[in-house]
Amino acid sequence: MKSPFFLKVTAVLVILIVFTSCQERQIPVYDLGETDLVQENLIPYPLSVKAGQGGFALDQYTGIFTTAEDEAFEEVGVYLANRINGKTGLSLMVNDGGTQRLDRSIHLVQKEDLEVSGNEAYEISIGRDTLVLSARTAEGAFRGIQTIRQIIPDTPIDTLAEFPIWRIPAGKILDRPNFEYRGSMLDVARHFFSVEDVKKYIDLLAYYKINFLHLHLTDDQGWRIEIESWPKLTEIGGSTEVGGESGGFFTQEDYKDIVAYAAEQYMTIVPEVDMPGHTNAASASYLFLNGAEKPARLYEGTHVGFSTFDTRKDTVYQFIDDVVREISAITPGPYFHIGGDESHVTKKEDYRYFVSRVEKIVQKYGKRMIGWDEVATADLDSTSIAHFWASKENVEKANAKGMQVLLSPANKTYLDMQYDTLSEYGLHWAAYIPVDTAYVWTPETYSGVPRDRILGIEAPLWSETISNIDELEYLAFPRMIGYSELSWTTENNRDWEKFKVRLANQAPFLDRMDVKYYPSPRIDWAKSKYSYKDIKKD
Ligand code: TNX
Repeated sequence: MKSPFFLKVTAVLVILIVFTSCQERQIPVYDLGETDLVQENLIPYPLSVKAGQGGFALDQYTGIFTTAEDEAFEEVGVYLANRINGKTGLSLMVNDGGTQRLDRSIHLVQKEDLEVSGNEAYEISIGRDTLVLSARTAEGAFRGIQTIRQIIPDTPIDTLAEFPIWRIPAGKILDRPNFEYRGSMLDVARHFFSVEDVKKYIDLLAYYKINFLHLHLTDDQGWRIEIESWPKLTEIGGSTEVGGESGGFFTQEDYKDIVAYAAEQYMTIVPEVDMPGHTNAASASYLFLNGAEKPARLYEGTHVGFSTFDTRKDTVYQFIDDVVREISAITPGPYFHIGGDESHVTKKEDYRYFVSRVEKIVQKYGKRMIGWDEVATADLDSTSIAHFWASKENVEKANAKGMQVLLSPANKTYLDMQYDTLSEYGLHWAAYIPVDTAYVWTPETYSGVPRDRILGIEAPLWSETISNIDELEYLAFPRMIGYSELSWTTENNRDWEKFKVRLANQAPFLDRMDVKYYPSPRIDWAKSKYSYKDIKKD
């Protein structure tokens, strides 16, 4: 650990003078004192971190340069400049060599030949004069700049210079993800969340290298996505939500806006239309869809398992074809989630017939089907994915069919589970999940499925008990930060005692982003604006 003396280091100005051949100008070099890149508060922790001597002085005379042939790298450079501006107030130029004084540079370089494999891999070398981020793809560069954002200190160091300097520790980072799918789910059906809310959540997730956001778009209490060929779905089915509030829905333009916003941060949207159960809002809009005994009427409660589509009517599949076609057309990502959970009033045989038939529709529109683990009871293709939430038995069935598995075990990853008995929001049917329980488990072995069959991890946020962004943030943070590390970082680099310290130091970022996170008393929060002493028990 660094001593307070070094944290408060006063840099001694200009101990070395460097002449650059072209400019014939003296470039000031600062003694930035001792640094240790290994101890930085990086989440998710990278594959390998080695400390170097001293550091890189980020200041107003730093420029950002990106591989010229690749526009996407330039966009990543501009994103970095904007985020540095948000954190430090500095306005760094991107790819502007000639017009102003430049002392140091940050380079984003496209390079095939890296020490680590994979599309999202990146390497960072931080020296006194240059900070070089190399990646095979702009996506890798985007993951890497999140690391750069995290190692820029919150405040400038004390120097004799007449302008502020942020000290970035020298060293080398090699990194790549452990799992290719690192996700969260937001239930916009039980309570609706606005485009702005979803965008804020995307911003926060991207900082922690999350690359998938699954939107649970339909359920008994609401249908939240415009389908042009079936307008009553949103006119009627979108008008309610849990507790009798006013509901809402995304127009297709809204949805495209979310998809594009996510794509700018290299995040893929996974749309879910839950069926054949959880379909009361659809059946209340178009009565012929209903296969349940009671006529469907708009519903604002929180019971599950009472609704079903009529699985033996061809018109129902024509309807589903339209819905999958319209949503797939505005979804560039590879996946379509068909739900398939808790269809308690669908006969088992009808359920299996339904899921197999819908799988074919999803494939017809070029997508890979994901379904909650019950779908593995049907006859399915090995390209479809089982989403483990409750049943290891179903997951074994999926494995036997050669399917991949996405991990969201409810007792470990459900963001709507309460932290403890005093938690303000959330449920506890699966478990209480304090921050350490959320982090301390091994996804690699938890489901019993071989490692190479595990697509990744997703933390779902069901919204029966939350209705606004503050409440969303209370349940998602800080736990979501732990899921980021569980899905990105290799097992040998995960350690609760070390993670806990790095997590405590996320408070300034969360405060700056105005995140109303739950200040768990298990964490010794750094400069948190919340008084965790007020919380009596965890
Ligand atoms: C179970 S998880 C559900 C959801 C609820 C959630 C509440 C799953 C596939 N189904 O319908 O919202 O529990 O925790």
